[in-house]
Amino acid sequence: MLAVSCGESGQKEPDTLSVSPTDLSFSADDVSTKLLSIKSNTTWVVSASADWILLDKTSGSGNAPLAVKVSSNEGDDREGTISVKGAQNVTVKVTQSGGKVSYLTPVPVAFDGKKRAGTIYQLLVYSFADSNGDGIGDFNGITSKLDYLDDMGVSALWLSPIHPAMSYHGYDVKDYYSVNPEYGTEEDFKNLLSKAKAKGIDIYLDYVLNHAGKDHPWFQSAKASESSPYRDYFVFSTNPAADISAGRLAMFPKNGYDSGQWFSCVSGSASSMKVKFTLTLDAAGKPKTLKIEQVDEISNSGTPTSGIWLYYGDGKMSQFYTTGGSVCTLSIDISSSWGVLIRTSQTQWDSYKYGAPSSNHQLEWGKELTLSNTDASDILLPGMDILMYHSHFWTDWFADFNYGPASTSETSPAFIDLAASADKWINMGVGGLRLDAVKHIYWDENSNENPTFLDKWYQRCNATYKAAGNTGNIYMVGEVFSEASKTFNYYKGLPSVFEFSFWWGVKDALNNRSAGSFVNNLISWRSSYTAKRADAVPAIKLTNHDENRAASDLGKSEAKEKQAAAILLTAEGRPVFYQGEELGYWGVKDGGDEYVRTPMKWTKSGAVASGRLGGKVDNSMLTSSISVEAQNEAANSLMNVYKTFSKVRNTYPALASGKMSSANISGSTILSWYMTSSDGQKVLVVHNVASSAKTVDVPGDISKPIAVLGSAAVKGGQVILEANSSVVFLQ
Ligand SMILES: [Ca+2]
Ligand SMILES: [Ca+2]
Repeated sequence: MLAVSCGESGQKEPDTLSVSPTDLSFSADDVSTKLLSIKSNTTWVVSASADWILLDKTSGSGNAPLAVKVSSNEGDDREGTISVKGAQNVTVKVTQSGGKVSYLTPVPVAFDGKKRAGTIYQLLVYSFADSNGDGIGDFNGITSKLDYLDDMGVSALWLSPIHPAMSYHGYDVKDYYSVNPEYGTEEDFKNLLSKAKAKGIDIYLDYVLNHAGKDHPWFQSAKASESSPYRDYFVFSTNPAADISAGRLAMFPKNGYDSGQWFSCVSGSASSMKVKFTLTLDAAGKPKTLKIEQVDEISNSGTPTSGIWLYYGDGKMSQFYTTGGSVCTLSIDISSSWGVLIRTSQTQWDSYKYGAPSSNHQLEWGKELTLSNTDASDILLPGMDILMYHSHFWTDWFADFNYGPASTSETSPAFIDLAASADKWINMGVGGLRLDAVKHIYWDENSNENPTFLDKWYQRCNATYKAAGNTGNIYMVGEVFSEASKTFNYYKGLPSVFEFSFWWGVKDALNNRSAGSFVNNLISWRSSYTAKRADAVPAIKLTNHDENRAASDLGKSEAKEKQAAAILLTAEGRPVFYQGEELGYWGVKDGGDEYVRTPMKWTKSGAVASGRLGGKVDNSMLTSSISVEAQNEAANSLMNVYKTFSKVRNTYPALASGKMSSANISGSTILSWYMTSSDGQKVLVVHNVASSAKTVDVPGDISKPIAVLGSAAVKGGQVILEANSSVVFLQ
């Protein structure tokens, strides 16, 4: 109790202020409200020294009650202060009584520098790091960031396709034997390989075995001529529906015809052919029929027509000649890969175009073709055919490879050539491959054909790898974009397959704040994989370049993003980080895939490698605070959670390569499991996905915490985890 009087006689009435009582006591978990009485003849302000002291107001005037509560806590002894500021401060103590809570500080053993976890970092070469300022990521850029990647604890880099390609993303390859010059030279790539290896980091290439880009010279040659050495590299048919239902196409089951997966192309080409076209006009002077004849010499007579051209591609147009009447002629040395059209405008199409009435009409020597002006298709020249080619992804942009029957696929020319290209990179030092779209190589994704093919591919590449002097096996992981149960069979062919269901489970647990069946699912999937092959290791991940970003799916909650990282880095399997995930990048595919492929922001204010993304970059995200530089400085940043948990995973074999088993800890928001290494080291992992603190009974040893996310404590043999907090105990 304090009354203040500090004025002198004759001056204004002095301010007075008092507060009582001066001690408030709460017991543990006390939800009551206690009142302080403030007496004053003026205004006053009040504040608390800790956010667990809850005041009903922070200012007032005159005499008034002040209501005080304390937020729920787990019974810790806490002490704070309420200060009433005015003419003079009055301190009020608030004490609580309860059991002793010990907050856990993780004490992992010192990291010995040996990366045991095999963590993979997925990076997009074009948007990771640009070394020469042209805005396009490149090999030397990656080399310059190896310290960063080493610091993230990664053992391997999965590079987006490095080959020359039709699109920025590289999944429409034009040459499997060379590197995209935008990314640097082959020497630059070799330099990356050796500098990475010196840091214990392998390089894995993204290999596209399902299809080539349609501009690949193999496909251009294959479709042009039946005698092309590449003809058998691709799947062609003049009548795919009939061929498939009759079982004549080896890569398809009899019910495997999908009309949307077949595209027409012209087979054969006219190159340097001396011909004379004769065009007749109707009464209105419009093109009516077209005839072609072979000639020995090019000779045109008469005068150019007023606006009738032969069009034969790439802007090539030649005007017809006339001597009057309804007949025009044009002699020409023609080469065309697709045929011809008649045009009555040099700039406009639509009604100014005359062609064949349907897509497979071919000119025959000396015979007139009646032209169509409504559905004008390309007019094939003699020797040309319309063929259909297969592209599983429902776009004419790709052409699917033909490997023949799966049982003999290793003898197919496409397999032999692609394997030879892979040999080149493996012999150069590449340590693994990520195989794109493996469930679509053979049409039936549920049959044994793809696993059979993949086993042959893996054995072949592994033989090359061993012959090059490497110990152990080459790493190979397949993309089977399906729920886990659909991936089991692919372990017959490959030692690793991406586990998309892992992320879907993490996302559901965090967003629903429910443990659900996540842990039991993981444990049962593990036994399904190892039933297919003993060395099966799923590649576990959050999101990749084909999915909405993890942060977007988690409502941009940093607490959830951190816990997703902690779950990833404490679960069984081989973790994969995706470029930018460690910085909390968000982005969805709706506006274009580019929005989930955003460049790394290395410094607070420096440029990013956005040159190949066509402006589809969310600059509102790429602020200085999301940069690597800023997150390095912030001890509590998402990036530092990745680094901390990655280091612990690399330190402890139980986390790095252990097997998961149930810990049977009850609690609807608790994800928990044991991880046990082959030499018997064991850890207990506990995650609380709730939005509030939870107290759990833990069966094992809780005296040796080696990793903590958020806030974890022990009290009386129980573990208290705050919202989105996690702990790992060494057993
Ligand atoms: Ca560059
Ligand atoms: Ca295919």
